[in-house]
Amino acid sequence: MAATRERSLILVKHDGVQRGLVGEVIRRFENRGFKLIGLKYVQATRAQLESHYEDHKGKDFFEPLLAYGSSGPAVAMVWEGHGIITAGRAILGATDPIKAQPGTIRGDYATAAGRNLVHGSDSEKAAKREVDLWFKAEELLTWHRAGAQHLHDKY
Ligand code: IDP
Ligand code: MG
Repeated sequence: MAATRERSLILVKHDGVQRGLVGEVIRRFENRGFKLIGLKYVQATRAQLESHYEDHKGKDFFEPLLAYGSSGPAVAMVWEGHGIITAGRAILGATDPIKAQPGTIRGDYATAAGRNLVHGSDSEKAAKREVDLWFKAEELLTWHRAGAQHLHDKY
């Protein structure tokens, strides 16, 4: 099967960094078989977060989200692979961690929506916009993950 270019922007948000869960998040995506093509520690600005979360402008949690999100570093990643957007959201778990299934990142490590550790793109359109917001084109690497055929071949 031809390699897919489907991508998702995954963030370990500031609470995830503070909780020491960067490696845990990477491990789950890596073990699942997805390919990491961009990774960096970032100090997000309010303006960047305002753009990232533009769909939520006006909601009661919007200001706290920007304030907390810009209070310290996050880790931004781009993961690539067949089904990464849907699978990535499933790996994260429900927005409200109380409703998130055990076995998901939020279901295993979080209890509050305002401290739900991670972000994942929810559509191809959102992924494109978010990847462009957090990464320059030259920061994304093209590489072949050895053994990919053992993950992707359908038959
Ligand atoms: P998502 O991160 O699962 O896609 P969204 O609905 O897009 O969830 O909300 C973006 C972020 O805003 C959430 O991850 C969470 O940090 C925050 N948020 C959403 N709803 C609430 C809420 O009811 N209380 C506090 N924070 C919230
Ligand atoms: Mg969202």
